[in-house]
Amino acid sequence: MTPTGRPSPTAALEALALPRVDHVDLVTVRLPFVAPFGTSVHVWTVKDAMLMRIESDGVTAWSECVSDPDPFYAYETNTTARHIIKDFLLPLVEPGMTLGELEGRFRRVRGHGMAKATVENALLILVATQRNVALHELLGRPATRIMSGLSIGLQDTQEALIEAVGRAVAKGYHRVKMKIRRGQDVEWVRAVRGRFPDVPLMVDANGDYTLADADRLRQLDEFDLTMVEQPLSYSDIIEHASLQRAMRTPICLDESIHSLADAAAAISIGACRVINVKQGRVGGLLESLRIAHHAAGLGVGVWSGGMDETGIGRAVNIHLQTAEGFTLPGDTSETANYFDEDIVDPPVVLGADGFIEIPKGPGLGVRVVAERVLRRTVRAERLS
Ligand code: OSB
Ligand code: MG
Repeated sequence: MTPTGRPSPTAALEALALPRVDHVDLVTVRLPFVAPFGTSVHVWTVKDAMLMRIESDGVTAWSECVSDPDPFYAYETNTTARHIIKDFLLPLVEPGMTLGELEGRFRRVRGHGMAKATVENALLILVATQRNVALHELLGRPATRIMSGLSIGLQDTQEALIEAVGRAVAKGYHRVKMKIRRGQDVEWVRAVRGRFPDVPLMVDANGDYTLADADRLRQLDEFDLTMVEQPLSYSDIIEHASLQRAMRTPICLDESIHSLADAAAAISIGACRVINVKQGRVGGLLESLRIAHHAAGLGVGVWSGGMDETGIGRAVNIHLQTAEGFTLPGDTSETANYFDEDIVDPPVVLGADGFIEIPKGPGLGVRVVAERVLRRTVRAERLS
């Protein structure tokens, strides 16, 4: 039973029996970004993505750990995730056990959701591939078209920001998110709003403000934003409830939410009206389904965030968004927004109406191109 008293959306998945895993590899690839991605906490110029490759009876599945090399978005890094996966999570995986039992064992490891998600996603993608079904089918969800959304990093000038928003609007993105920080907020939003009065627009502060900035944040209310994402600290829930009472614009929590329990607590005290579900941050697809289902039962919208993933993580996020509760456009953008060349085919592209098709085929539906992975590999290690 769920906190809202409705049947669990994950019961069938928890009962899945896990196959024997013959090999596990961690492969870190480095992909240059087409442009630096700036937030209030850091500017990233490359993507160092740690991928997991698992093999069972000749069938291969890939997952992606959404951590960065640094702890600037979250405390997990590629190095901590490698350590937790290798020394604590993989030793808990036994053939024949159910996914629910594995989750139970993983719970003893506190936190480290990105590491857990890497293992859980790899197993789910493996099972889907073995059964010759798409990941969304394994999740029990029908194929739908996915809404698109672009996250625009901090820009050097308002002109550059307006140009970036203009390109997103021309492409047909369903909503645009712009990063803000202290000293680069109200005036920048006003400039964008002045030029694009009707675009569905939101802002993301990545935790740059405190309650002392409440008057400043309240000024955002005049721009008809769909939401303000994570205005206060990455570790706060309580003060967001005070801020939400003081402003009209819905608050969306990102960094603060690591589990269904966090999401339920945040909603119950009015700390947010929207939740950004990043499957990596909350420990995987099952916990994401639980959060989305719980929020939907309370009329709270959720959407899938992104961690500027390669095509592997991007495909996971796309399949996830077929689930109940994902009613809002997420940070799901075209591959070309981040990379000239990704390691998978086909790349994500927007259709004429701004929607994204689910890649067709078993598992993720995308093909990992071995030659590109090899060319981009900066570190590789066989764990078993
Ligand atoms: O706060 O949502 C965020 C990227 C890296 C780390 C944190 C965030 C982001 C994004 C971009 O906003 C999401 C994406 O396009 O994948
Ligand atoms: Mg965010």
